[in-house]
Amino acid sequence: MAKQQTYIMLKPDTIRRRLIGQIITRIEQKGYQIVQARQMTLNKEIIAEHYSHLTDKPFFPKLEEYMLSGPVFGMIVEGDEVIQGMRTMMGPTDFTKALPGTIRGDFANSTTYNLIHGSDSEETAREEIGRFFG
Ligand code: IDP
Ligand code: MG
Repeated sequence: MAKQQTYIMLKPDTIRRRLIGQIITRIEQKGYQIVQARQMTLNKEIIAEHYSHLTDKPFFPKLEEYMLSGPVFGMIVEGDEVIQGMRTMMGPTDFTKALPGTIRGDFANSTTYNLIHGSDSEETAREEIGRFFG
């Protein structure tokens, strides 16, 4: 088991819906460590960089508008195999496939407005931690 750090970002709907506490509770219950956290407001440049794999998708304008619609809450979360562990706790991107018990399965009713971001590999985790906490 390798200790890792991942970048977790609670998106604007999480803050609007007052769900930060419930999601942080799940991360704490799992035994992961939140080593840094801060609320921030994103701009178009950082959104385009963070979602560079999606800028040519038809849903990108909606995603951009969503990510600009209010503050986000970014965190560095640490633990053994935490990158995949958090992805499992989040549930898949498609909310119809996110099982009850996962964050998206329990709280999301849209594939765009899906509450939470988590890095998907060691490489993106390093990049994203640098981007938002560097
Ligand atoms: P992930 O957040 O599960 O890693 P990505 O494919 O990296 O999924 O997509 C980033 C974000 O873009 C998603 O969390 C979601 O908000 C939005 N998104 C992704 N795919 C779609 C889609 O097919 N329709 C609408 N929004 C999408
Ligand atoms: Mg992703």
